[in-house]
Amino acid sequence: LKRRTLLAAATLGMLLGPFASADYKAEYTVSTVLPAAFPWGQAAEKWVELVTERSQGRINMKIYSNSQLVSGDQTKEFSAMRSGLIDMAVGSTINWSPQVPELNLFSLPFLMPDEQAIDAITQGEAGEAVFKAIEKRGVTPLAWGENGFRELSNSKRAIVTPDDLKGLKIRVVGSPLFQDTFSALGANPTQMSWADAKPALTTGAVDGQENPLSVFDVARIDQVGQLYLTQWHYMADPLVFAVSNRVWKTFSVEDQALLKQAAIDAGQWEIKKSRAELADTLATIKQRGVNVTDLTPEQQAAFVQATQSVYDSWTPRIGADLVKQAQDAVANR
Ligand code: X2X
Repeated sequence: LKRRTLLAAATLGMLLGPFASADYKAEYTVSTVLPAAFPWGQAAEKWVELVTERSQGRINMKIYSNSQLVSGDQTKEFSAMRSGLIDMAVGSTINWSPQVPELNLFSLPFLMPDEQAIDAITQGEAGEAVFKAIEKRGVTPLAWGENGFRELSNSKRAIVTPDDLKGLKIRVVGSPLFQDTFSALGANPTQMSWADAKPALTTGAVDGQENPLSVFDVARIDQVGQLYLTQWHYMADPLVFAVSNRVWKTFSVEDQALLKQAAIDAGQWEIKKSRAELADTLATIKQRGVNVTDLTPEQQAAFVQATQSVYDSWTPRIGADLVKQAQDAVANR
């Protein structure tokens, strides 16, 4: 540790004096991929704000966005948290799925047709089972947030049928499941981090990408030639508020409850806010001249059909019971 950091920590300790617990860190790192301009970053900010307020500054969390704690490689975030290099995170199920196979559940194409379906899974038994799987691998999950339904954009043409995707080079995120989904559709998927995605879209190294409307809007994906957007709602990635097990066990029972309740409140706040903003975001995107395609139920069905093979290869890896539990939750929502 640098001398200055030690000094700052000591000063803080003196200021907080009787309130700060001796074995608490001067700062807890909170990792996110997207910064505060996006709902994702706002979810983390709200969590920090609530914890600061409710602990009267005893628990000091600092957000490190753009996956900077893992040099931009968002698929390493979970391992870094497990090993204690990162204390806390608000992370996407997609980015953690290489280490927690159960998290691929949410990436199964067309499993969740609407927001009620997401809630039916996260707020029910399937959600609890997913949290247990995360905990088993060294990280304590506290609450759910939401990145959102991921829609498909590209620079070439309107995508209305699976055939329209043939041969298009699509940037996908870290789980191998996405390779399978886009290969099944006849596209040419290429996996890269978010840090590399925008440059690749700019140079035309890839033709398309998939991300929630909020990300498309705030990152100004339209400005790099992505002028075709298909609202196919093929999957949505929840966010998980979590703490490394190594760090979690150092907190008092009262502070564990405080951290958890603050995460739940921040998650609910962010989910509500980001859903409420969707209509405006879509209008903004259209105003910028992006050609937006909505699919009829029949057109949608063709994509569902074309991606069935993903269920065959991924259900055993996710766990047949968990997939069934989730499908039942969606059916009974
Ligand atoms: O990389 C992405 O596409 C992003 C920002 O949505 C995730 O981290 C899953």
